[in-house]
Amino acid sequence: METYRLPTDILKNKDDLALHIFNQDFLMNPSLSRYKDKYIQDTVYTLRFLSTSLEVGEPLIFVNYMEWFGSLAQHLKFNMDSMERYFRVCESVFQEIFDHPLSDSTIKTFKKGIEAYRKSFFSTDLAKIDYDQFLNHLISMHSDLAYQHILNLVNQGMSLKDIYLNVLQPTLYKVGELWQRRIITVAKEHYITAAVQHIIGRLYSILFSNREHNQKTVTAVCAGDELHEIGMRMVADFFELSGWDSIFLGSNIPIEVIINHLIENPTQLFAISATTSSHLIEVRDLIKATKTNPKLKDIKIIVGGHVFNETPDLWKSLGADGFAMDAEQAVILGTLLVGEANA
Ligand code: B12
Repeated sequence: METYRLPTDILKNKDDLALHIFNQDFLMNPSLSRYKDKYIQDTVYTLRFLSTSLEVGEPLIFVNYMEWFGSLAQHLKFNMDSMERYFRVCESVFQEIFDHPLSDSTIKTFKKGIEAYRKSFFSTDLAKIDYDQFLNHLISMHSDLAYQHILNLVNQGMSLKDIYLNVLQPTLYKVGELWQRRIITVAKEHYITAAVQHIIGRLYSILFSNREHNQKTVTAVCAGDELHEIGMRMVADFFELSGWDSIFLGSNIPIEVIINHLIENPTQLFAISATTSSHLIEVRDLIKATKTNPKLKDIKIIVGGHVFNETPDLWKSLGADGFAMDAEQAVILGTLLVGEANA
């Protein structure tokens, strides 16, 4: 194989690289042929996280991913001996094909990741999941009862902000945990997500009545083909509730299209969301394209989402103006940044 010099080379060649790793492992273990497709798919996924981590210079991105992978592998009952052999094969392939400095940094990051994987694979102290009534309705697929539950909370005087941040968000986090522990299936995870989105939609008539408007606008997108969009949606809704105009563009939009949109539709604040680290390069490129466009130089950019919550200071290395952990903090931050900019 040719020599790789840059982390982007890993991303560009991830399919060939994953096949090469498989072939090396297969030479020692012919029984692996049964799992070839899944093996290659998982390796490509891991290489994406590794190259992103190296490219943005943040080892924690790969370490967090491997910690998550180790926990998932525990629930999937992976064989740790095979994984140890797999890690050795990966390391020797990295030694073989990467140019010297890239090989050093890759192996250093990879080793930290292996440590995190081992630790979570063998971990026995799993946090207890609290199955409250709302979660139980969703798990048993009673979306009508789940909606009724939320309506009762509204009627008892709970604010929509509290419903978002203290009921829906923690429930979705629990759902992620249940999927990761293999307690619920992907199908059920999808069902619950759709049910929660439906509930949010039904709350809009309450959400958007009696709100005040001011002159500020926030434009929101999810980076690249990021499918996780409920968090960004909530952030946009919180801005609406605080009197801003929010324009949520969703995901899967090419950078040039977003830039043209921002030029044609002036906005004071640009909010970008990413959940998994495989979308960080798109976040970085989008920030760069906005900041270097003379017509957009006054726009303030904020970022957020699962991967930013897990990696402090990541927002700085990607060039954003700020980061917030949740929707409430996002509005405080946005108001501060835009207020400062307009002062
Ligand atoms: C719902 C869900 C999905 C849905 C998404 C549907 C949709 N339309 O949004 C579907 C089923 C499609 C999905 C798919 C996948 N998912 Co998923 N998913 C989730 C889940 C359960 C909930 C996400 C969510 O809505 N959370 C609630 C919102 C409100 O919280 P939030 O996103 O953190 O947002 C808040 C803050 O972060 C912040 N914020 C968010 N964006 C922004 C932006 C700005 C500018 C600011 C300032 C703040 C901010 O404010 C928000 C509101 O307070 C999470 C679990 C979790 N812990 O989040 C897993 C999770 C994110 N998914 C995961 C995975 C692995 C996947 C899949 C790869 C496999 C799978 N499970 O099917 C695919 C990948 C899809 C892809 N290509 O991107 C993992 C990610 C692990 C990792 N380390 O990367 C998680 C953590 C589950 C887990 N525990 O393993 N998923």
